[in-house]
Amino acid sequence: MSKPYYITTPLYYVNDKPHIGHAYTNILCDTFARFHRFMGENVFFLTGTDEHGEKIDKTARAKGVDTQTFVDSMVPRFKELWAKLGIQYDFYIRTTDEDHKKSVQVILQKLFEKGDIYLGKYKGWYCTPCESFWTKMQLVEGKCPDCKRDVQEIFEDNYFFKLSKYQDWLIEYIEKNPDFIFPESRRNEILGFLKQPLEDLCISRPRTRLAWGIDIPFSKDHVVYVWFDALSNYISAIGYPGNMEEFELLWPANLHMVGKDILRQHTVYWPIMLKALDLEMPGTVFAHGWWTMEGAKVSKSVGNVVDPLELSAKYGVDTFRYFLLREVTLGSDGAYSEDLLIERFNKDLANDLGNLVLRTTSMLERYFGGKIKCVNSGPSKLKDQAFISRDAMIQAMKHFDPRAAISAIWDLIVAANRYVEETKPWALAKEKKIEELGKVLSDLLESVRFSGMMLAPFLPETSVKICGLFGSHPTPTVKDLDVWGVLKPGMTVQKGEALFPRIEEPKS
Ligand code: ME8
Repeated sequence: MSKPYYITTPLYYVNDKPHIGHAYTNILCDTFARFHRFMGENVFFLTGTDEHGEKIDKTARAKGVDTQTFVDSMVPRFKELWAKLGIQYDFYIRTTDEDHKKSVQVILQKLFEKGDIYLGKYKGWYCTPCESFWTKMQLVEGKCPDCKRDVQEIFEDNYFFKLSKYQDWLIEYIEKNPDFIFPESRRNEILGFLKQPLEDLCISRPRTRLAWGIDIPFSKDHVVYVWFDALSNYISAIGYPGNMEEFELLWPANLHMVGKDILRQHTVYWPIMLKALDLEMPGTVFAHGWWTMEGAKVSKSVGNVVDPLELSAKYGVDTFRYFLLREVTLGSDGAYSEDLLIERFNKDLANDLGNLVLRTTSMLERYFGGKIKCVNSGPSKLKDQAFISRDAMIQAMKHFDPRAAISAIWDLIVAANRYVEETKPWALAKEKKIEELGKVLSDLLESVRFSGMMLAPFLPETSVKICGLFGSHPTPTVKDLDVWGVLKPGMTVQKGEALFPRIEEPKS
């Protein structure tokens, strides 16, 4: 078996339910996963949840529940959302899984024996009322960032991972591998950051302060720092080190999709962890932008969250996916508003796509009882456009640009609508130009069929509906796009439903 395309999402913290930002990353990954399946590749798509650490432990305690019970109660909320959004992942990892915990311990032991982990002193500031430990960077005007009270300087015995030892190697690696970090602005940001000496990473927490974490095999007094634990998931989930056969088939990951907030962990800590373990580097770490609302990042702590379950129930999963994928170029920030979503819906989905499907299939029914009359074997502008759109869509996806990929598909949809206006099938029918009318309709319906197949990675539900009108395979592949002219005289095409009826005002 050839190496599957291995794609990952971040593991989300379970201290609160998922919001639009989490949905965005998973929709992006699902789109790339579907695209690679569409291209005929095997795909392994990993997602999951990050369940250790102080934040989660504190949230559980504030609710008065045992932490394990709390995390167990949160996971179904993520899984339910992924099911509703049609996210086709292959494995869901929880950092509280026994296999994951064992894997993290093996990793720690290896790095400890190699001398890359050592015991040192960790300096920080402690807020007694909040029971929180802060680094200097986190303090606000020297006070606790949560309660603004005084903090005490403390020193702890902790374990450190020797990032500094690998700094020169990392700089050289990033410089020699332009595909490793995307977009380029983020790559430059990391190269800029690496101009300063790298401090070693404190990878433990004293058990007296935080017990909710993975045990450190060489110290009964410490648990693992949550980032070291969480990053290891990308290899623990695929069998490292318990099932090396599976691991060797899947590793290295082709794409780690993350938000720009966690770029440094994925492009500094993670590659160094892998290098220290003598493992290969992932192909690409892509850091996407943030969804904002009224200028602020959508986040649990700001409290301006947009509920993806509610939105997709109101407007449909494909509408939600379409908006997120089409509104911004991957890598940039995007401003979310329901009005913008409705605008996109009415213009692109209702006026362009929905209208094309409904009007072409209705005309076939009205003029020819739903059967293809004859086909156009001569030159065809729509045929030319269909292949241009197909190639542009594929190229755009290879360059991590789903927005441009959708735009390429829309070039065909818009061209087909324009063709209806130019050829005026209703006039041809009136003038009884049956042969010409038949050819025009067959070209239009081929365009609908082509568009429906190309939409599979982006709007999966809509694609299945459109393919269904032609009795075609519900999960097309790129091979289906080799042929224009599948429709033959006598074949039936069903009349489509109104896929996206216009929305006049926000739904309540
Ligand atoms: O950072 N816009 O988990 P997390 C776009 N557990 N994407 C957003 C977003 C926004 N406003 N808000 C969140 C963690 N995201 C760690 C990760 S990985 C080994 C450990 C998305 O629950 C985006 O992908 O805070 C971001 O990187 C991620 O959620 C952070 O999720």
